[in-house]
Amino acid sequence: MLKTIVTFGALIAVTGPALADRLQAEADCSPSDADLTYECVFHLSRGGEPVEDAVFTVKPDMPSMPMAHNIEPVAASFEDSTGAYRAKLKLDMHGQWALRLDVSAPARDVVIIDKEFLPH
Ligand SMILES: [Cu+2]
Repeated sequence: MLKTIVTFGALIAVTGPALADRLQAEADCSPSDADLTYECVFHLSRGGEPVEDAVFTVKPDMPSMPMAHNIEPVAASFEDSTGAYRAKLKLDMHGQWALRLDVSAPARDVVIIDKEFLPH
């Protein structure tokens, strides 16, 4: 019985920090002057700390319409030390999109952000 408890505790110790270190991302998008074009600011953090050295692209897709859209990934540019990055997205239509962040640095990661884009 004692052995079981010890093993369980060790498992938590191994997986706990790894989950806390996952990259977190939020998107704040506002419509630009052009139709279906949005200025998006992404905030990246890890363990509550801003991530300032990220390199990533953003690819919008519509989970509800498989194969319907094929938008080229857009490179995000560093904005400021709050972990903010900026990318301009040109969509095909309004509705519920999934923004796929393909992160290549400082470590490979993928973050999906669900976001609804409405008419101006
Ligand atoms: Cu669509």
